[in-house]
Amino acid sequence: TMGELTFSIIKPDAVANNKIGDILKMISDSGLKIKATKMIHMSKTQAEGFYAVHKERPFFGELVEFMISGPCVVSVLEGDNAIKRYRDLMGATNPADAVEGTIRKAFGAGIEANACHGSDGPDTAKVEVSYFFSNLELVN
Ligand code: YYY
Ligand code: MG
Repeated sequence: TMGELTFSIIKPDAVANNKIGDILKMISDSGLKIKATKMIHMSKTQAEGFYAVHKERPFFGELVEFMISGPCVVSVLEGDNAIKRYRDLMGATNPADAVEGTIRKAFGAGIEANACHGSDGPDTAKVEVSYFFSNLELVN
């Protein structure tokens, strides 16, 4: 039976710093399975749509500009309890608060350039996976 799915972004800072391989290795080593992955460069419209839940927040404009500043790597991860496990592997939103062993502790530079995104619950995971991937792209 298929485990839970979650959606991941290796953000433009981590891609620019050549950390794609390191982060995918941390994901694999954690036991999460990579169901699909690809490099994209988001359009402004795409980034605004993806982060629409944050559109009233003061950081929204800068967040969108950051997300379109370069390519990123989007992935679908699978495993038992994958959503929470990937949130734990990422660490706190602000890398200054992230614990040792997390992606954001290792590669995050600040609250904006924090290396990665992960879905925060089952509903957002579904929406986010289908925002960037078709069913045909999810390897069985
Ligand atoms: O889910 P997570 O990425 O850990 O944090 P969110 O609260 O959903 O915020 C999304 C994104 O927005 C965060 O990864 C960085 C950015 N951000 C920011 O630039 N400044 C803040 N004060 C809060 C969030
Ligand atoms: Mg979030």
